[in-house]
Amino acid sequence: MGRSLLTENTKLTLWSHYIGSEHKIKKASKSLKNIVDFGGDDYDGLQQFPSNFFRNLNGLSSSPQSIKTLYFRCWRSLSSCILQNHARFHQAYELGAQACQACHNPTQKFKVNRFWDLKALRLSSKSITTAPINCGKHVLNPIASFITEFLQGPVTFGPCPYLFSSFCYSNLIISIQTVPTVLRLLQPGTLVLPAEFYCLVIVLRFLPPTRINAMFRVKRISISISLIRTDSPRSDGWLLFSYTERSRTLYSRARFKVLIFTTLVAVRAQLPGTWELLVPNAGIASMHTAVTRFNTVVLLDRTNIGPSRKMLPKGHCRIDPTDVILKKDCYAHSVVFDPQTNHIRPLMILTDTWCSSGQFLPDGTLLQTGGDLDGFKKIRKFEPCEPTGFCDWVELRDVELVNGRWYATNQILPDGTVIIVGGRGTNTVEYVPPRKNGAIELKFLADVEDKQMDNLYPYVHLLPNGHLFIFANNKAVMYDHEVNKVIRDYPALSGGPRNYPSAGSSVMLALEGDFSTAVIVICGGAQYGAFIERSTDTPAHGSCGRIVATDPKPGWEMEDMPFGRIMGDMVMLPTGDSLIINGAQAGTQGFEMASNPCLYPLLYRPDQPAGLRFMTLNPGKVPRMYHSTANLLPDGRVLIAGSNPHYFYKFAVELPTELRLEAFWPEYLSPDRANIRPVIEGIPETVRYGEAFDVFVSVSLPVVGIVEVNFASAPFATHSFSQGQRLVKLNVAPSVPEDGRYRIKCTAPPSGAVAPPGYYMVFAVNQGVPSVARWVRVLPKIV
Ligand SMILES: [Cu+2]
Repeated sequence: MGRSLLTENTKLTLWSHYIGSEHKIKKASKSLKNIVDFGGDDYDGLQQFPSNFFRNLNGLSSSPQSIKTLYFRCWRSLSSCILQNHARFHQAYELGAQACQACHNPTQKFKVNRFWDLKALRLSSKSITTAPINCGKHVLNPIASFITEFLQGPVTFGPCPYLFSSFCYSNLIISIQTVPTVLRLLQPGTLVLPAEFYCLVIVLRFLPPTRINAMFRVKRISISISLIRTDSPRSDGWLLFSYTERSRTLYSRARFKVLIFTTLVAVRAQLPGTWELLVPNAGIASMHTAVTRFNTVVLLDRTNIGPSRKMLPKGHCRIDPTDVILKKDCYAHSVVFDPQTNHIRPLMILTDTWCSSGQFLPDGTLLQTGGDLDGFKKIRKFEPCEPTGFCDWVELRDVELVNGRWYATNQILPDGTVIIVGGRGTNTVEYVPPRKNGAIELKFLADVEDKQMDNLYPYVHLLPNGHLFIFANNKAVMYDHEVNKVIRDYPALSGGPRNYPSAGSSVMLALEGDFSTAVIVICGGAQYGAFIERSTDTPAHGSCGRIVATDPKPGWEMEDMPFGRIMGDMVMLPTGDSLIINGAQAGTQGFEMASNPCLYPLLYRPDQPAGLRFMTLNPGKVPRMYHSTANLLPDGRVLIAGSNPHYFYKFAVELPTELRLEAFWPEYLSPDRANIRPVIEGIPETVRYGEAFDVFVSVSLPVVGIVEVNFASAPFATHSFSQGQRLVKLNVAPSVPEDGRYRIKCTAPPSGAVAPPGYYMVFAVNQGVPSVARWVRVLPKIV
């Protein structure tokens, strides 16, 4: 073994997205004499990381032997550095390549030009030691035998120019090959692939053991082989083969051919729905999005992300000595967007809202809670105003959350108070306004916590019986929040975890009739293990589970979507159909954790028989990956915002930070339906529970029968779940013509359990075509 890099003088630099592991390692490192310079798994941005990394590297010995034993956890940073021709790194890289050649054991068919000899660090509470990976027989032979077997011929390893800007990933050893041989996979004449545009990438991945906070231990190795386009900013890496110490999977040649064919030659059919680019630059990538009763939209990112693309108004800066990026931060991290004018106004948020939660209060104020760091226990409010107003965030100083909440879910209750459920390492519930018993343990959340922490951002639905349906991981309970009691355990949903970091999405279908029935649908998600293994190419689930939560003997009815999808958003449309949009077809949630964007929205039509419920819609062009949102707008469009799969803002990459706002126009807005689109001419501004009231609508073409009047809440959309989303279809009488318009007699929702107090977008819906909504306030019950 070469001389260790670890000296007493080496400075420790730790980078980790995962607070838990960071703390643990920091703690462990205090007792160490030998401290290692260390790059984190997520900090791969060009903006902050390299300078620190360089600084620390420069503190190390410059002898070739030392450099070759350096363990680069953050491969992407390294590769960025190489691309920038940083002399020192270039040198290190070459040395690494040479070092590898020395231990490489070729069968004469192979010539390795670029190969890293990486040594994995093993970290324990007492010592750091290096655990060399033998890059001779152990690593290369499986690849060699596989490739010769699979490609039916010898191959040559060589550099892949695109590799370093696209496919590099933490925790990898990568070897590469230009691919004339790959073309043999295709039947002559089937498809012409210019060899110079393709590159075979062989990835060796050190699979961490099961605990995230011990992910720096090396136990297993997986090998995957992908074909990468080298001429495109998107690296569609098609997995050909994967190998681990325990399992071996071989995709058939036929399947590979189909993959290439469908990807390259896919013909875009005229599918329902259209897309509209609203603004090219919203200034921030929206992680959390909510529509206010003034028809404006609050977009919110996290604060410690460095420069956004929107400055705060002159003279406004956030001073935060603890912010590691900008101690004086004059950039906006929240904005308010007006979909009528597409105008954007910066808002001032002070504490960190990263992976926080929110909910509208009965008076229309947006309550926003928790986050990371200084935002962990914060309660914030945004009292919305006219689009021309200057309303802004207010951070409460006199009250804070009992428990810090990161990745929690908020739900407004029948009495207008808000319950906050769970969070990372916080298996409790609490309320805003605070209740005297503070935070209350909810054992269910602890019970479903797994090694990936798949109990985060639980799916919480307020059932019309007043209890909560809480789904986390793959299980659900009916929870009586008034007495803190689980009153029903639902059967487990098959197919693995569905919440963060494995998130699919979930909706409660429209409440209607006598409001005694509630149906919950959960669609998509990551395969278990993808998060632990940081596997960007593990295919996502395509299954949906549907359960009648109010049924005495409930069971999951399973359906398959046309696409696997992770990080989709389910949006309840005014019609009662659900739009499934955004997300990816492989990987998991987290930074740099997913691939293969799913550009095709789906319409889930709950009233159709099973098997006919999914309709594939017109695909978008903008990948919307981690930290993207979808919200119903009052005019029936769906606002699509965000996507930032990177730790910082990063634009010149395959799946960039996305500042564009788009609207998806469901088919009901197509021009050929304009003459059946109702217009609400008259509606009360407020209604009380169970109250009878009239709505007046006009429609170009004659109306027969029922025009629905549907109340849609304005949810807080974040991390693939819209907190507080619900659609309530009122009981209405058939519309009656009256003075050139129609009178619809309605009965307001019967209770706060059906429709918690607050402002709703009320849509008249004629033959599946919704009006522009009017905001109606459902008044709290008078006590
Ligand atoms: Cu997040």
